[in-house]
Amino acid sequence: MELLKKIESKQATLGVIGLGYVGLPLAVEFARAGFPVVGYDVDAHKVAELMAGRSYIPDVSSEHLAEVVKNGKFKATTDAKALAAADIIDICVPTPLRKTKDPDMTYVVQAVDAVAAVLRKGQLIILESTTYPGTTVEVVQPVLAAKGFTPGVDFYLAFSPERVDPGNPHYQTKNIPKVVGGINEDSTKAAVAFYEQVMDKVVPVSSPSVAEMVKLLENTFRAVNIGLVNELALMCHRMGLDVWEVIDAAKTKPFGFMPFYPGPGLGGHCIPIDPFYLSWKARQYNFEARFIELAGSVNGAMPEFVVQRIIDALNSKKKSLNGSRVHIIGVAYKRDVNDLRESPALEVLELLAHRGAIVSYTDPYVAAFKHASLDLQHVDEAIAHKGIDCGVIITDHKVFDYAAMIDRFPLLVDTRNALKGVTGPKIFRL
Ligand code: SAJ
Repeated sequence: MELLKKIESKQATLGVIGLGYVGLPLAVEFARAGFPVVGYDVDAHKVAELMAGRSYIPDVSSEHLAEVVKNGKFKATTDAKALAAADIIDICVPTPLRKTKDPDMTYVVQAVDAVAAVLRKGQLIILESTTYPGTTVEVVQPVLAAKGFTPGVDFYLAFSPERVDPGNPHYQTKNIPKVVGGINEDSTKAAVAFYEQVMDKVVPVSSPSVAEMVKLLENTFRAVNIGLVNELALMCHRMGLDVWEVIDAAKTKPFGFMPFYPGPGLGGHCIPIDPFYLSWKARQYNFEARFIELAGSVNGAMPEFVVQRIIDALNSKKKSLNGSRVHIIGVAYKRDVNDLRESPALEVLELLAHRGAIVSYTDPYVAAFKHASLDLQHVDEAIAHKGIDCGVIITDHKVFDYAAMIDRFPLLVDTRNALKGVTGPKIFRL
């Protein structure tokens, strides 16, 4: 296989479509390994930043990026035709949900059309975007085959789920095992050989659909287990038990248990979304994925429960929510990240504003944001408590001074156990 020789000699040119938190680390890793890499993105600002050696992805250092831009190994462009030079094309575009909770394949289809325009014999095409089982074979393959090439023979095709965990200090591109499934043996062989140039461990599976399902199991596992502990939190609240104490004691079990923690809801661009790609596809097989739907409704109800706890707290001071000043501490979707996507803080803020509360927030990672009727700026932590009736810890960033909060705020609702069990009449927890 000509392509194998090119891969093993690092002569193969890699094309990456989508230079976000998945595509950019991949592109820079392969460029640093010595492969010529063409990165294609529709966002001209992103391309300009990259060509200036400035990384907008925290996990990719500008120093490493500048190095491969300077030595010519990495080139970013908005011109999809540049992909014609690529022997391997890796598609790393977003797969969001529509409002109707149906998969939105717009970006994947646009990327596949760009590949089809430059498809030639001997190329390896890999889809990495998280999607429902069947996408590679049912959506990608036919568009490429329509160019008159025989899939698996004239060109190779595989799926390999992205497992990027933004900000994870221990696991980055090289040391996260890479699952890959090709449409036939040669496709799998080519994809394995490609990833083995950079990744420590590559895990071949028998088809793209298996690889697609692997990713959905991984993230559905999280969504369902988070739903389980959120339901347990509601139960413990009703029974007067401390769910945090229960979980901390349960996690002493050295086998067969993995701690998950209650929270204000499910945020991010993966966990709240990926499982609905699976339940959507299951319905086409007349199968109702009940755990996914149930976890979705339990997790989706958490913002409302948080608002109820805020009402409880204000009530303890004979204050109504309407007209009270409520301050959200941490708005990003999870600790120590700057990403607001699907953050439960947004829904809590909307619910509060809708009920007449005067809302504000502190989050050093988020300078300002607009969302629905909200248009807010970050308030510095040192003065955040001034004139506030109730503080609410939604995202437990490590940088916060929790001890000071306990003194400063007249009331505190803690949705993350950030106050580590400190109790008192002014502290309300999930
Ligand atoms: N959350 C809880 N309780 C938990 C864990 C998470 O409420 O016990 C909430 C978080 O606050 C957040 C949401 O769920 O709002 C998602 O959190 P996450 O820890 O799953 O973080 P993500 O969304 O960054 O998930 C990514 C995923 N990585 C990929 O999809 C490649 C996931 O597979 C990783 O397992 C996860 O990071 C991780 O372990 O950090």
